Amino acid sequence: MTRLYFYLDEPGWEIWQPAFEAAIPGVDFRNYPDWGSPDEGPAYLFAWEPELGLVAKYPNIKAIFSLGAGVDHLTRDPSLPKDIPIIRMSDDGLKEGMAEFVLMTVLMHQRYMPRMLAAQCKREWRRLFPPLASDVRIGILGYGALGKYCAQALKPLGYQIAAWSRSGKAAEEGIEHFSGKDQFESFLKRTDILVGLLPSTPETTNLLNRETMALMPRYASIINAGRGSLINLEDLVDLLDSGHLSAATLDVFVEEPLTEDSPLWAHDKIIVTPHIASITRPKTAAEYVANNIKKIEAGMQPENVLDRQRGY
Ligand code: NDP
Ligand code: OXD
Repeated sequence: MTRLYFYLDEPGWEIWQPAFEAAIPGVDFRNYPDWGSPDEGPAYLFAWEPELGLVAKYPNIKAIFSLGAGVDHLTRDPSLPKDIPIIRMSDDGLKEGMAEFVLMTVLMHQRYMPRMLAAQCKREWRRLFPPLASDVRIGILGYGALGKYCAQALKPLGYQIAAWSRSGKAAEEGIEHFSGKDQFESFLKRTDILVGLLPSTPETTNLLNRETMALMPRYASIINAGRGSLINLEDLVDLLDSGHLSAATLDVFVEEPLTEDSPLWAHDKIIVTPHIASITRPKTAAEYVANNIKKIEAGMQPENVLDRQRGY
């Protein structure tokens, strides 16, 4: 029998329980705080942002499944045992959802929707004439599971697509690859709409700041669906106010929820969404966890294990 602890920092148990019961027949699926005693035997944990110190109190946890692709909601806990494998979410639902969000927001930026919405608020009949997709250069920051999926979804629309990652990638039709610090500048200089899909690590923190964002062409815009730590928001607002950048869609923030008094809410060149670019869907996520538990039980390596050295 598989014992699976569940921790979600918001309601939702009712929709997760049937999904896991269908994916893992006979699963002993326990919602926090009813996990019982650690002495009952080995368990897996499926969680989003567990209370600090909680995991360390359960030495019977064999592996942690992150409810999201990111892991910062787990690794923020200094007492998290260093030897427990953390498996990052990468189910089909997450990829499809992100591709939908990226398609929607890229099209919005290309078609000047942030400017149209700002004009509508002022009851202005403002006719703007956007470029065609084939004249627009998209730059995807991060070419992992999500970046790759989004690039493939954007391709049929005819955009000029490039991606930037840490390691070099094999040549691919319709996608220009850039990698590492050396090629970051050339990547930014050729990017009209930048899509952030990077994890939060010390290397990606503040990567987009006054100097780097100024390298982007005038009227370039930014969509960030990776992690909030990527962008220095004060610098972003300055570059939007000066007219160097034309718009930003921000889905993720260092502090979530974004506080009510944040000036970002009311900025007419910024669209704020509440970390919903993609959400983990119970059915596909439960199947993903079930497959990986099978692998662990068979002594095989599960997919997408966090590399603690790299931070993702
Ligand atoms: P992956 O681990 O599959 O991909 C990460 C990508 O980032 C890789 O291409 C990696 O390069 C690149 N990368 C990491 N560090 C660097 C660096 N220092 N310099 C250059 N490139 C770097 O992650 P996913 O695609 O699954 O997810 C990406 C992130 O999206 C998650 O970590 C999470 O933070 C965020 N996310 C946000 C959601 C939302 O709703 N807003 C939903 C889901 C995820 P390389 O290929 O060389 O390893
Ligand atoms: C995330 C997610 O990691 O929602 O942000 O998957």
